[in-house]
Amino acid sequence: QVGFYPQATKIAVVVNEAGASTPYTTFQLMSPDQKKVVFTGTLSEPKKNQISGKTSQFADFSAFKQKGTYVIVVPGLGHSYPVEIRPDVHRAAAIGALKGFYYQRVSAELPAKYAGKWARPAGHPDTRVLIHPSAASPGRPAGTVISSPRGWYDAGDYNKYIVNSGITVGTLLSLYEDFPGYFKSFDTNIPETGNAVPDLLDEALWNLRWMLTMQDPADGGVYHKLTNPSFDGMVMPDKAVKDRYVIQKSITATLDFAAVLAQASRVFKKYDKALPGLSDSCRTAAVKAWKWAEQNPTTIYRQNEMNTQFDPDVVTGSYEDRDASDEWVWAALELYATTKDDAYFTAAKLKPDEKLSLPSWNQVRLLGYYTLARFANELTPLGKQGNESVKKQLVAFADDLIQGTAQQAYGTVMGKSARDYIWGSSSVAANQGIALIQAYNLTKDGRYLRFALTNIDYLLGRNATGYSLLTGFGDKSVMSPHHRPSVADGIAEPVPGLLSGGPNGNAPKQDKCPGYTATSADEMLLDDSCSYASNEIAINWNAPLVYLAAAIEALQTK
Ligand code: 9MR
Repeated sequence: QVGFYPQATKIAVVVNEAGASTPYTTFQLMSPDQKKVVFTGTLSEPKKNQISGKTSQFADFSAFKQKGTYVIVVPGLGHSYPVEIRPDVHRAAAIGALKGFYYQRVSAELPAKYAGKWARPAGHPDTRVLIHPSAASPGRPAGTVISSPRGWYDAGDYNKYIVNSGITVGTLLSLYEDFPGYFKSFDTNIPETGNAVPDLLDEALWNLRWMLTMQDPADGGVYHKLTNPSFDGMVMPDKAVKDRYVIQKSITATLDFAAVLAQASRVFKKYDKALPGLSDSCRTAAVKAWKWAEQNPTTIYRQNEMNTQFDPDVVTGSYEDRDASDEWVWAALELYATTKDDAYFTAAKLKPDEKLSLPSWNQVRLLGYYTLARFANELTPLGKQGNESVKKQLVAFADDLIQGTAQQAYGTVMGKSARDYIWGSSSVAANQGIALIQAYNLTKDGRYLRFALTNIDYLLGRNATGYSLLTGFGDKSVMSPHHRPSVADGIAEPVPGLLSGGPNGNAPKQDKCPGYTATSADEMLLDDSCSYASNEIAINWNAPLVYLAAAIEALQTK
């Protein structure tokens, strides 16, 4: 729905409802007033959608490369939304998705100058946060007050979770490390715009500064989250004033913290003048967190067990993950890339035959692999040797992802299996795109880029729901995400630049929001704010979209 690059693949999809008899045959690209035909094409043979059973046909107008706005007309069926063809066509969406993080800022007033009609007072100063009994230590007994301001609201709720912040900030910092030049002029109109630091990093800093406050200075352990005991109602941030606590230190939070702070130390080294001491503080914090992890390897976060021991009960997002092996790898590799200390590389215990999985909040191994591959030329001999198999694994992983895409009903890498449609499936699509960009960076093979582009197309409308999943972008984008400010602000349009979690086969069971009509997983999205399992927004879904959209923009002529 947002558009196409002149030189790239351009596909629209015509869906035939199950059982429809004759497929359509031709299509035309016309001026928006439908008076002038600029291109005529033949629709593809019908393809069977393995998930819904429907069939679809492609209108492929890649051969048409002229800038402009058009509509696609299928005689006997109708016409599309206006279609734009031009360079830089995803730039506004990339900037908008990064700006989405500004709207999620905790402890900040958003004045109209930056936030337009979504201006709002500051919420959650978080300068009087209580140590929950589960987080008590000799230096900080239960009830101690600490200050832990800033950060981003995690999602549609108002809590702050280290695990989810970890992959989010890591993804944004990796975007910067992969394409540093691109961010010299990538402004999001935030209070920091124009300072010595790119807006991408200024935004990441808003959350990093919060993360730093989540480490117990006495022992280096990191609290799992900062939260109210239970979720707030659907009110504006400044109206949500319940007591907030930091909860139990955990191994996953502490290792994710170590990874991100090690990476931040590297990234901010070159901004030592503008941000004196920051890089060093990040490095010290990361090393300290790693040491805590070594001493407390079994401190898994288990919310229910925690609640049986301590009051008050905590029922907000748990980000529970019983397997920290991938967090160890990520932290070790980031610490290694920053310090070049072989001991960290060895601690990662890389296995050349390890089966890889797509990054998500509970699966972060690949983030470490991406970093190793990125710095291939700057590693120690030990790291260089290990990196050889990592590179092969990453390319093989990308090759697996693109298998069968051409046969897929929407021609996207996303959605070849119903298993892609989980809670937050949009982040599956975006992270697949990142894995493909990584393979492109390693091989310079343009095929990977073309496949990555199919998933941007997916997120912005070429999918079975018919929605663009990014608020404010596209002709029909989600209007009622599960997002407290968007519900409570009295403004018709949702806060822009936020990515809906997207279709989720299990959503009706999970959120029990009434009104689902879809029968297949790829369509299981309900544009209703009560559908938190299909239509919530979250920072760990936005970040890979920012990555994918900005990377595709940076590489659009390749
Ligand atoms: O993204 C999380 C998803 O993978 C889980 O299945 C789901 C249920 O545990 O929780 C999601 O994370 C939510 C978090 O717990 C609280 N803030 C909103 C998050 C997005 O829905």
